[in-house]
Amino acid sequence: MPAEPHLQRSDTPRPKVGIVHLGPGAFFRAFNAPFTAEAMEKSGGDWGILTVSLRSSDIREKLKPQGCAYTAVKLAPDGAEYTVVEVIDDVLVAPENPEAVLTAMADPQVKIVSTTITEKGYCHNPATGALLMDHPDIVHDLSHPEAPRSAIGYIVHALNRRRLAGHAPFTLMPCDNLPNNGPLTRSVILDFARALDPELAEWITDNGRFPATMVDRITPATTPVDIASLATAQGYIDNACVMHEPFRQWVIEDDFVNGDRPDWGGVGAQLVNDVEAFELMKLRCLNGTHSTLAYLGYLAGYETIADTVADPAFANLINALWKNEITPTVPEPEGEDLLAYCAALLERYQNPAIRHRTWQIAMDGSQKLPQRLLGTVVDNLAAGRGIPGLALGVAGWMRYVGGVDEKGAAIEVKDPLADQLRAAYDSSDDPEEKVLALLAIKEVFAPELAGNPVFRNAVTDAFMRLSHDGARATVQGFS
Ligand code: CS2
Repeated sequence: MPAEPHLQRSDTPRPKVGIVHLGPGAFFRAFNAPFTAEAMEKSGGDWGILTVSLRSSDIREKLKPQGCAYTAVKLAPDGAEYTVVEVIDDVLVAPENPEAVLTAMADPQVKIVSTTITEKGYCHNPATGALLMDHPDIVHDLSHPEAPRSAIGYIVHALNRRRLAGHAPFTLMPCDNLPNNGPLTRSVILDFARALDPELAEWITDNGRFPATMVDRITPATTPVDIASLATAQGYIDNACVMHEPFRQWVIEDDFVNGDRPDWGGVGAQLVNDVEAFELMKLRCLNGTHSTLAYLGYLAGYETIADTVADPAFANLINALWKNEITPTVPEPEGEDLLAYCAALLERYQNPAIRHRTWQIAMDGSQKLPQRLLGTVVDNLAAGRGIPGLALGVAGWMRYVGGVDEKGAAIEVKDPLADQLRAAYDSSDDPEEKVLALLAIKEVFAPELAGNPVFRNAVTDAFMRLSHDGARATVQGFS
């Protein structure tokens, strides 16, 4: 049986590069890139994307042989749709050639630098938002302007090159699941710039633009089965393909240097003055229940989110969370109906075509919990409302980072703080002491929250039930 040929890029003329995107992962290829390709299709413009991997050459090896074209596969319960995306002009691997990355970002033709570098990529303290000045990459980048390691280092050193050359700055558009991601990114950029050169920090303050965004499309990691299914369906091999749900939502603060941006609004993005209410809705209603399902579902033995919510007890848990603990803390954004939004979320989770692993979502919990669960806890405590479901989600994370599942098998915990979390968990055999040791980790829990007796007791109670009865029974007993 002859093997299928590899996907090849068409001979359609390439637009000039107008965007440098840091983080060429699956979400970027399922979300940012298709939106930009469609915007150019509709309204033209030079918005070709040069994407940069800050770590590995993996994506470059998959994209370059096919001219940086790839397939975005929309997986609905009733079938799949295939779109070949040809907006990526090239892929750079930063550690191999940092100068090429800095040169590209400093080119005045580039109007926007956008990021999908995951929460940990901002080198910030998740509980406070401040730049970690002692982060090894930040320490390195302050004294190596020619070869940064962090996104923050590349961004500030490239901005400095533009300043010294008399060019306007690029707009920096973060596209990660962080609260107030525009102001947060501006804050860590200025923290770094001030440590480098106060005049540079002043220039960025006066001229920089950091539009906040809310981004949403469920995009599981691509598997070899996905690649084989695509080859069968379309007759070609595409190792850079991405699988995603039908739903997408992009809310963007319309604040760009000289107003320069693609016509994303013309292809369904929402350009608004204030993104915050949309961010809060998405981070708390979607990502908060996603993480709760990830930890409790994994511990209960469910591989995917769809498997987890197929268990009525877990569907009941998140419905109770939305109704009693999450939506009361979320102001309804303009044009949105929170109850309908949450009902649609459950349908999205139930999509059997999307095999989104609980293990994948469970990654980097130390960087996710503050904006997904803990902010909601703080608002409920302040309002005098109970937090049984949120406490169960936090307790599920605590059991998970202990690194041993309910059958005694090891859990591959992926987290920048994995060693610190495990050490805290193992510091005592007493469950209450385990909870206190984890609550003492200041990168995750602000001291005033960790010291709150209502929160501490609720998490301890949930942790004890999980430890004694297991996740499935504990969730079944939730009411
Ligand atoms: C998920 C998100 O992996 C995770 O942490 O919760 O990637 C989620 O799929 C997206 O935010 C959905 O828009």
